Amino acid sequence: MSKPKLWHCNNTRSLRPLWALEEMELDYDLELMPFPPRIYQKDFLDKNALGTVPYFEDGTTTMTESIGICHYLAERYRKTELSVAVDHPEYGDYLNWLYHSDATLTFPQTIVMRYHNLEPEERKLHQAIKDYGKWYIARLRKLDAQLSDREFLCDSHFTIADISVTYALYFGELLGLSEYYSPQVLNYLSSMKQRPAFKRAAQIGKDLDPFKNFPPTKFHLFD
Ligand SMILES: N[C@@H](CCC(=O)N[C@@H](CS)C(=O)NCC(=O)O)C(=O)O
Repeated sequence: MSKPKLWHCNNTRSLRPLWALEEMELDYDLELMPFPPRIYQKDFLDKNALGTVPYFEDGTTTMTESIGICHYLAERYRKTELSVAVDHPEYGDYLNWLYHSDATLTFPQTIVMRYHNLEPEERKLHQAIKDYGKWYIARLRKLDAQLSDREFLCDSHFTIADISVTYALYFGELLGLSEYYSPQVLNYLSSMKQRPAFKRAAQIGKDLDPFKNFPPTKFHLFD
């Protein structure tokens, strides 16, 4: 039987499924690429026409969504209990955090990254950086409340909801936005980053870290 295979770029959203694979101690194959592969590894477009990471294959299954892949791994392999049971009272909450982490949290971050880090000087949009940076920080309000009395997001144990949301917080930290995090969000991020599986996953492909080209930023979001 073939192993699941993940295409990954260091510190991008493919860290989510890589971290899940490491938590589950699954046997997997990995293809490491420079970022963005659409420019530096053009043959990747034959696999994934979007050019985005993650890309994932398992037998005849192919996937391109980081949280979808985590969900698939948790349900398909069940090596460790990384999900919440359908009949558990917090099942809806668990699904909500999974979707929330990309649809609500990383969406504004992507705009900050584009107009702050990726575009050339003459195309940088300072108003967009400020507005979407503030929007992201305001959207952490729900997480602040959830973490006021919890170590993990759902069902009192570590799940892929923690992986999904932690990646959004980690991405914000890489961008330089974590100075605006509340103490409970900072504590949560720090404790998730201490997990051995996170440390192993974050280290893989470190020499290709796309963020090493971006100088540390001091944002002035609030006047
Ligand atoms: N919703 C997708 C987004 C995938 C995505 O946009 N990945 C980024 C890296 S975090 C990417 O590959 N960007 C490169 C590009 O757009 O060329 C997911 O969560 O996997």
